Amino acid sequence: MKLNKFKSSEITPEKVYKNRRKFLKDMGIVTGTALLSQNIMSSALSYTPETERKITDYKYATTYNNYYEFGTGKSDPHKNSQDFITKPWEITIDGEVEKKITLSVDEIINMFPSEERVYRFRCVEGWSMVIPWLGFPLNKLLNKAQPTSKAKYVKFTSVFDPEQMKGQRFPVLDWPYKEGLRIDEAMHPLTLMVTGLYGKELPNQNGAPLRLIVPWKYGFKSAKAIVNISFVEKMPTSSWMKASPHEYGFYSNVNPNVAHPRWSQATERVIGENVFAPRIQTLMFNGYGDEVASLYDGMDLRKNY
Ligand SMILES: Nc1nc2c(c(=O)[nH]1)N[C@H]1C(S)=C(S)[C@@H](COP(=O)(O)O)O[C@H]1N2
Ligand SMILES: [Mo]
Repeated sequence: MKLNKFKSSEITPEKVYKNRRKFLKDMGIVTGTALLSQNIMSSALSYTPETERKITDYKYATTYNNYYEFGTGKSDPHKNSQDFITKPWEITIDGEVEKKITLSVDEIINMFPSEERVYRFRCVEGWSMVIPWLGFPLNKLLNKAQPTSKAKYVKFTSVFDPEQMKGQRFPVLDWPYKEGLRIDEAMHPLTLMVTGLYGKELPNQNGAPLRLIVPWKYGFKSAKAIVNISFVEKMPTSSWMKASPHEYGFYSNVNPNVAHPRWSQATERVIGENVFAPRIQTLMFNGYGDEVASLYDGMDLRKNY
């Protein structure tokens, strides 16, 4: 499958390779001793990165966050999550499965080598970044549990720990944070279980120890600090759907043609650019239409927002 289609024809393979080596070196992957480096090296050069847009500075990706368990301000997660304890950590996969499984994060990281995927990331609030994630296709983990024929949707639940997560002491959202995908969306090869970013372990504010990335959907579909994945028959209600159903639908595919009730979704602000830089056009399915548009054939995406 072609993971990159952003004008890669405009650059020679050699240039791509050199930029890639330089990028990996800058990120400390080539020479570094990052925890995950052994796992990454095996596949790092087999994937062509996003080439049209600049990679967001690490500083912005790790200090401008949404993570309401640690506060609703953009700098709150970085400030308030540093002491959050993510070891040991287990994930349970249950519901409509032949084999209910519980695995530790260490087991998961050893079982499924992480690869690097440079993805565009678009928040429903109208800003975007480009981030080199480390992770593995979620379907590898899901298949271990052998979903039954009744499984139509996948429900994701984040950790509930109000002792450590101050935000959960207030009813801002229906805690614990819940999200959901249709089973074919969850099994899609672009859907990533994230273990790190920029060649490093995943920082707490970005959802350590394991978070989801679904690059063609608005950012909130990508749940952080996941503890349970459950196969279900009926469409699950996410925390955001419950908070405001007419603003946040189940699908939440990036769609410049369907406005949020309070703002347009046609353009986005690139995080890291100066404040006078023009907003850029938002792409249908965040630019991943070649890969995912067929999942929605025949569906009214205005109705199924
Ligand atoms: N558990 C949990 N997951 C979450 C959120 C949250 O508040 N809690 N916020 C979502 C939203 S709105 C966005 S935009 C992304 C932000 O991810 P980032 O901080 O790594 O960029 O996380 C998503 N996942
Ligand atoms: Mo978001």
